[in-house]
Amino acid sequence: MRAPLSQSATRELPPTVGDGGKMAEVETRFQADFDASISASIKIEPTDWMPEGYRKTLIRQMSQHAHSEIVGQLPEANWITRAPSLKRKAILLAKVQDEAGHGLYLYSAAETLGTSREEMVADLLSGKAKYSSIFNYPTLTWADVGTIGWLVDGAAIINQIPLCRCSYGPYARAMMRICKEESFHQRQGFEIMMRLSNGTAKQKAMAQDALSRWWWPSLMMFGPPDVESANSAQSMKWGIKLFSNDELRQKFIDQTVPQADYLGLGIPDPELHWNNERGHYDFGPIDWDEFYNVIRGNGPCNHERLRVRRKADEDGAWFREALAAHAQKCASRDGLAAAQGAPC
Ligand code: FAQ
Repeated sequence: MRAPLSQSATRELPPTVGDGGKMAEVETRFQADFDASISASIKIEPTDWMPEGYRKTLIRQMSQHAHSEIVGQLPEANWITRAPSLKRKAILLAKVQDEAGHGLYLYSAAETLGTSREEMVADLLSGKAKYSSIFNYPTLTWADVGTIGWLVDGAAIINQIPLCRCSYGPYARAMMRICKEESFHQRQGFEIMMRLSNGTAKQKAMAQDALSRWWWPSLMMFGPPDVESANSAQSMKWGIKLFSNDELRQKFIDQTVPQADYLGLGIPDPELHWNNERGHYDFGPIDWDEFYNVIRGNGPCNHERLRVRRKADEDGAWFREALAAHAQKCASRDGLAAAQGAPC
């Protein structure tokens, strides 16, 4: 069997003109090995050779995913100081902290592809990089916190479970841990909704109002319809995406409608009905103009979300500088100690 080729191997062969086609031959061999790994579901690891498009697609998707986790803290964080009890406050605080952790795992996983956290964050703050459309909607009542856990984390799980089996090792491994935590998030959201739906008429109305506002944006989380999805076909060939946007959206609807029934809440879609022949729910048209408007930066909270992230970045600058100065001091101290033969 042919030994696996690593990126460092490419460096041994400079692409000189007149190398007798050697470089092209090596590239072809690298590509063939990469394709064979993808077909055999063997994970691609950071030191493996990979096509430039694969690397760029992963950086795009993983960094946007990381940004979504970070910006995604904001709508729920808005309710930490107003949670209805100490228990709810502690749970919400833990959930929001989990989202920060997810962002950090994903930034670290993306860094294995040769980008840096600084570059990724700069792209978020400049508005160049996207983050999930869903986090540009406001959280108006406590029921929104329940609805985010139930629907948004629920949609995130459906989208992310297949990512645990995606072709890039560091992404797949990060997703396994993330999905375990998302599962707890989804349950806590559904539990809030159960309490509200079985509470007073006012509480139930609040739960219904939240579901009515978040339903359609939750369906948009899965991305544009397959026919308009620019990246899906190639991402599926590369094993980055295992299911299409429409397939995952349908799965989410099929799973969530019975849950809404259980809560005694109505989905705000008059065309929603079970289709026996298809074995799925049929649903009404999604307002894709709204989706594109939000991802272009014009949703209800886009400006506010970026304003808060930019301020956090500015406020934290002194701390990052202090950490870097401390690390530098330690390194020079250790270097001096090592030079003098002392243990570090
Ligand atoms: N929002 O060609 P496709 C969470 C963009 S985490 C904004 O179909 P692709 C946890 C897309 O980037 C939620 N932009 O793209 C949590 C592309 O633009 P580009 C985030 C969107 O990548 C819960 C263009 O449209 N999850 O919720 C959206 O193949 C509670 C064309 O689209 C992930 O990121 C959108 N919804 O498929 C946290 C999961 N959809 O980049 C806190 C990983 C599409 O070419 C609280 N990502 N676009 O300029 C994915 O699975 C994929 O990237 C998709 C999009 C499915 C999101």
